[in-house]
Amino acid sequence: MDKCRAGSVRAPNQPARSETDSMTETPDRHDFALDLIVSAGRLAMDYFARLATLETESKKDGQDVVSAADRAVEDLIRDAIHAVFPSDGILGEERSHEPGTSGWLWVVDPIDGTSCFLAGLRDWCISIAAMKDGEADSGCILQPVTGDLYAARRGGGATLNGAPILASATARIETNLLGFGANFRIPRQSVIAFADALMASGGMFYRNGSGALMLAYVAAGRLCGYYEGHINAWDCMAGLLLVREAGGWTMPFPGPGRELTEGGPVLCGPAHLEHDLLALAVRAGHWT
Ligand code: LIP
Repeated sequence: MDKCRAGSVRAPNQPARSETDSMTETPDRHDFALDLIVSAGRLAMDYFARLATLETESKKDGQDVVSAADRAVEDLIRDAIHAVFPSDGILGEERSHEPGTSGWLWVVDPIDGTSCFLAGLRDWCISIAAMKDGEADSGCILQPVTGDLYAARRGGGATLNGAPILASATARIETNLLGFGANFRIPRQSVIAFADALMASGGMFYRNGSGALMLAYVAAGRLCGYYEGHINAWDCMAGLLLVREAGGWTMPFPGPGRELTEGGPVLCGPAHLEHDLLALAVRAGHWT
């Protein structure tokens, strides 16, 4: 197999390789993504080093922001995918949805935790997932500031910097931290209700502004679960695959009757906490 190797991601201006080229096989999408996310991380760090010069703008509200870095990193990722997998679809946070014709869909967040990125904080990452016929097949999350690279291939387990990771087998809601995503896409009362139900159960929430990173922490056994009342596919598809491949449980996303492009609620955690997590969400009035 003519696989991509580290640093061999084709530059956007290189001629596209036909997927039906008899001389070479189609590159492995997971290996390609691992190379690509490292290149994207370098570009993001270039922008991170010059935040004062970065143009930013608000999207839906003052907490929902985008910068030239988000767009440039997504463009690098899109160009590389177009060059090697021209028939694949792409769903990214900052550019328009391209459905594709190959059955493969790349789901990309160029900078997840944008608010943290713009504040000069470390809790931001790049998230790339490849879905085949609606199922996540490959996922990788890179935190460029630390160099931590989380990766999972469907049926192949989950890793952190190449070493296997597993969701916690012993965590309990009343003794561990639960990842909690909060945003203005859902009513404030529902955020307050979940935090109240969690604390009434003896639990405590942890929010760092990056849903993708918090999902990776669940897969690595650091958090006892993750909940957010609404999250977008580009924030969570790679992370949910990581959690499942690390032996965790994930509620179906985006949920019944929803399109991937709409997003939806996310709830996941170690397999032994499925019942407790669902009970918590019901107690908060988020599910009946
Ligand atoms: C973020 C998500 C997080 C959510 C934030 C924000 P972004 O994504 O990862 O889960 O709570 O409001 O949407 O906008 O930084 O890419």
